[in-house]
Amino acid sequence: MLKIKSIMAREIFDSRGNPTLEVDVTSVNEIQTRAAVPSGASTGSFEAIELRDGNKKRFKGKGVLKAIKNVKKCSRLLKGKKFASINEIDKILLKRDQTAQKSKIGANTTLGISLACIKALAAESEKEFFEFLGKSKSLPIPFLNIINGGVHADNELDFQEFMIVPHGFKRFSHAIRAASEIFQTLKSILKEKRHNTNVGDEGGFAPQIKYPQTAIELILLAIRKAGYKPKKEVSIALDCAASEFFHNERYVVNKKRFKARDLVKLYERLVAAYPIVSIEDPFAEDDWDGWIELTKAIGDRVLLVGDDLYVTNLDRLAKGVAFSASNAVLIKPNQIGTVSETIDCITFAEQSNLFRIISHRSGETEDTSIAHMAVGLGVPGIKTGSVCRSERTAKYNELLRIEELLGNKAGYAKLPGFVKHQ
Ligand code: 2PG
Ligand code: MG
Repeated sequence: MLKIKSIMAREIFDSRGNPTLEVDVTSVNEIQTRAAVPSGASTGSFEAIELRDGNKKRFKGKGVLKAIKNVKKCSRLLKGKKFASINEIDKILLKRDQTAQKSKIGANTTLGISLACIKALAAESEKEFFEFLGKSKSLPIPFLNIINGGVHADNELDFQEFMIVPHGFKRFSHAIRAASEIFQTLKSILKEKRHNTNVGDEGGFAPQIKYPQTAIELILLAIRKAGYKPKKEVSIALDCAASEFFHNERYVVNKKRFKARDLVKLYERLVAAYPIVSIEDPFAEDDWDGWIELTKAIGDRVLLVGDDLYVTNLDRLAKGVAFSASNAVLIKPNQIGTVSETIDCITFAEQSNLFRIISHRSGETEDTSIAHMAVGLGVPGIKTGSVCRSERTAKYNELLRIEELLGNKAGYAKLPGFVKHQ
C-alpha cells in the first residue's frame, strides 16, 4: 500500500544535453523514489506527445517547465490517497488527459509520475522494483547498437542501427562481457582502417561508411577477432528506422529508390548473406502492406520488430496481430506514457506470441527502470545502446546487479526457436 505525501518535479539534463523531466515521490513513511524520462530523435508520429515549452529563449524551446506545472496539478489528485496498485494511479492520470496522444498534459508528465510511483509501491512493499513487477527470474538478451547511422549519425548509412546480439551464452554476464570485448575489438579494427572512432548518441561508432554490407562485415570481423562465433554465439540485428528514408512513396537506400517489393528483396538478400536475427522498422510506420509482405517472406526465420509501427500502443499492436504484420514488438514506456499501459502492451504481445524487446531512447538518463521491467515482466530482449557511455551502461550494470541478486536462479532468455541464425 502506498500513501503519497508529496510529488515534485525538476528539469534535469539528458545524455544529449537537453532538458528532461525528473520526478520525486515521497510516501507518508518518508520513502522517496525517483524517475527520469528519456527522449527520442527518430520519433514515430503516432507516439504520445512529449510536452516541451516551445519558448525559444529557453533551451531553444525544449524546456519542460509546463510539464513540471502539470506534475504539480496531478500531484493534487494523488496526494493523501492510498494506492494498492499502479493501475489505480495511472487511471487518475489517464482521466486527467483523455486525448489520444496525451497532448493535454504530456506523456513526459504522466510517465515521470507513473514510474516514480511504481518504484514507490515496490519500496513500500520492501521489494526490488523487478521483484515487485512479477515472478520472472530471467535476464534479457541485449541488443547492442555498435555502429550508428541514419538520424543518429552524420555518415551516409541509411539504416540507423547495426547491433550485436550475444544470444549463445548461459548467463547475461557472459553475454555482456562478449559484447564489450567485441566493441573494443571493433574500435581497434576501425582505427587500423583509419576510420573515426568517436561514438554517437547511443555509444556506437559512426564511421564514414556507405553500405549496410560494409557495417555488417566490420562487425562480423570484430566478433571473430574477439574470439567469438558469429551465428552460434553472437548474431546481428538491424534497426532500419525506415520511416526516416521513406520519401514520396519510395524508400531511398544508398541513393537508389526502392518500391516496397524491391525492399523486401534487399532484406531477403541480406538475411541470406549474413547471420541477421532481427530487423526493426524495415518499413515505414504506416506501410502496413510492406510489413505484411516482408513477414510473409521472412517472418518464419527472422524477428521483424515493430517500433514506429506500434509505438507501444495497444490498438496499433492489435491491428498488427490481426494482419500478421510482424512477429515482434519494441516496447518504449515513453511512447505511450504510463507504466500500466506499457505492461498491457507487453502482456498482449506475449499472449499473441510476439517476441518483446524493451528499449531506451536515443536521449537517455541514468534511470534504470527498463532493466527492472525487462526482468520483472519477463521481456526477453533489451535494447539500450552500446557498452559505452554511462547512460547506456547504467542499464547493463543494473542487470549485472540483478543477476548477482538472483544468484543461481538467474536465467538467460532465449531467442524463439524459429529464428534461423542462432
Ligand atoms: C529507435 C530509438 C532507440 P529514438 O529508433 O529504436 O534506439 O531511437 O529514441 O531516437 O527514437
Ligand atoms: Mg527503432
